[in-house]
Amino acid sequence: MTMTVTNGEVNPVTANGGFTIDKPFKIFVGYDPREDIAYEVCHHSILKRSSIPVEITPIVQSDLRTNGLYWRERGQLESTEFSFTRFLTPRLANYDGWAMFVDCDFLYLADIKELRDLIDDKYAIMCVQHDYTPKEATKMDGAVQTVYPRKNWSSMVLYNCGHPKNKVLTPEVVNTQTGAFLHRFQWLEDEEIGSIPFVWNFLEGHNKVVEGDTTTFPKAIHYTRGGPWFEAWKNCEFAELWLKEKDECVKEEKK
Ligand SMILES: [Mn+2]
Repeated sequence: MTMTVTNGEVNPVTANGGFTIDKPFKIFVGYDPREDIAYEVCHHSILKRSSIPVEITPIVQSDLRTNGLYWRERGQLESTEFSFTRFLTPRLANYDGWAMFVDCDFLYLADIKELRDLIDDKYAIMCVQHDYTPKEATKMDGAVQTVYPRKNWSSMVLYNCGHPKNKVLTPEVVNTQTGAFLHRFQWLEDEEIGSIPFVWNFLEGHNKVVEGDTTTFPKAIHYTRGGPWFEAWKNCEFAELWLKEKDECVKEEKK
């Protein structure tokens, strides 16, 4: 790619008929060595359907430790290696522009441009705001239900990395703050969190497709309980879509 320089100013990169080429959309994918194949398939599913340039980077905990960005001890409740490292996304994007974080257990079925086009600069972050509030606030015996606010919200987040509020997410904070502070976005006010249609974080086993209603058709399936790469989940809903993508991915790698 070539940059055109006029009067000392760098203009947007142009080529082939002069249209502006977008800066690549930065995507950080949570990586866990136990789920390498999930990462590969997620990566493949984004690239294959994208009509815009994307830059996909795995978030690898061991690399972050080597680079001095991550040092916290692993807690008992961390189900993946990226439970906390995901919150380094604004730092990894140098607190500039928008970047997406997504778990590796996603399968994209739509063009990522459609998601990027939903971005609104008035928000600090945007995500699917799943509602997990149980229907009854108390159990039959009167005990209060354990509600886990904003469950699954942090699994796919568009970060406005240049937003002043996100400067809070320094490596120090990511390494020391509680899971509740980070996963519930407690550094933000409610109105600073934008909403994305649920089909971009369609929870397998929770969200349902309504026949004939295209607004319920998944654009990204989240195998949040475990996907077909685990023996126990090889027959989960949408397993065949993931397995088909995996076959393609493996074939292309062999070429
Ligand atoms: Mn997940």
